Amino acid sequence: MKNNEKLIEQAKNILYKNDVDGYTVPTHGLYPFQWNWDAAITALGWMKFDEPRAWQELEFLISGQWEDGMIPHILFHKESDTYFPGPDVWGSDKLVKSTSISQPPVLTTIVKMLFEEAKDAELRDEKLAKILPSLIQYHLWWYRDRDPETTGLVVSYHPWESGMDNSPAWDSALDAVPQVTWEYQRQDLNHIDASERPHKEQYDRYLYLVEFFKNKHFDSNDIYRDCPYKANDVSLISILQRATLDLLALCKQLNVTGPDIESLKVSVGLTKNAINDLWCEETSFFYSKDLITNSLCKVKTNAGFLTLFGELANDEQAEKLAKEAVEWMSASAYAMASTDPRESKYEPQRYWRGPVWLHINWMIALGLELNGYSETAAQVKEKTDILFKKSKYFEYFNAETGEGCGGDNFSWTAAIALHWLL
Ligand code: 9WN
Repeated sequence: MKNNEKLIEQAKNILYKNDVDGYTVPTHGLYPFQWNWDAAITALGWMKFDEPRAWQELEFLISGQWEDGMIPHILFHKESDTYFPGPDVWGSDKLVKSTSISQPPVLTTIVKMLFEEAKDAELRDEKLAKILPSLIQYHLWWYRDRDPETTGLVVSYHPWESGMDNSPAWDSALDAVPQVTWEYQRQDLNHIDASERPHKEQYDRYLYLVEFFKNKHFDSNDIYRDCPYKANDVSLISILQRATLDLLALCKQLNVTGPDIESLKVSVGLTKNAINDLWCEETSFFYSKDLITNSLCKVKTNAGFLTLFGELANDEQAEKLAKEAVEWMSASAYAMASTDPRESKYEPQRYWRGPVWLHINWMIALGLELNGYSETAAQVKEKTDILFKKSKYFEYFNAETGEGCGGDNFSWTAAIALHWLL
């Protein structure tokens, strides 16, 4: 108990330390701005000890929403020279400077959780009345802008949009993207050892895409037509499905109705029908799809398990995934590795190619629970607890040594710990 108290205190202090006048940076230096899915998860932590601050985090995030409904992946609320690429490279001219892509919209799921957890009902109702219309527009944007042919599976245009930046799932799709030839100065390597970060060849291509969006003046039709990187990201699709289901539940509870809500209902139905396009019968797993070559990205990554979180896997698939999760957990010393430890592309220390990420474990555990695999869910949670108890609040953890990697004093890691410990 004493130990937990200390851990809770440390986690709270991280959020206080990372607070910048009302929004939370993931960690100072390495990531000095507000990120989309980080902010949502961080609000879950704030909620445990400061409800107004939790709502404020989300309001800050929504303040950067574009007119078309998109909520960007990074909001550059204040200047900083410790991160690259910054607002000038992205080139958007919005009031709140931002990137021009989004990130997995776990935001709405978190809003529903805050709604259910809130002790201050008056504040909750006041905040929700403000936030809900923006969330509806955000979700409509995903389906309209990112699925113009109404396939049921939204498209993403950048590995950064997946939040799982250098996942081996993106290797071949990204290889087809040209590399920039201009010189640039990465900042991440001033903070973190190169062995834990993506390679230069990947950065060259990340930047090509950023310039491509700018050169297309962020025009959705042109980008959809010409983007050299287009993926059905199984993780993003699953998180979107969970979030839209949660949005519909919130709307029902609050008696919000109308054509927009009906259209969202149609979208979740379409996704549910289309998801089998990402299932591989032979290996019994869900993969993302490279839409340029029209082929599955066949490296097993933890993204496949998130279909459970989105209630997209049918009973038979869910059973196979739950069994796979147990095997996967015992294939590395610490779990769950972000890439299947039995894959040749597995690298236990490099960013999204093997290390364990706590917020993904949290979603996998919830997904297992939702599908009736409580024992396996408890196992994931137990394995997660071990990590922050052993190595404190790092960005992610080496799947073989359990050591903390990437940024230290990390907001989403502290937030997940607070959520689970309290
Ligand atoms: C690019 C902030 C973000 C996370 C992403 C993670 C990393 C950024 C980077 O950090 O990405 O968005 O520069 O490496 O991959 O998931 O949101 O924590």
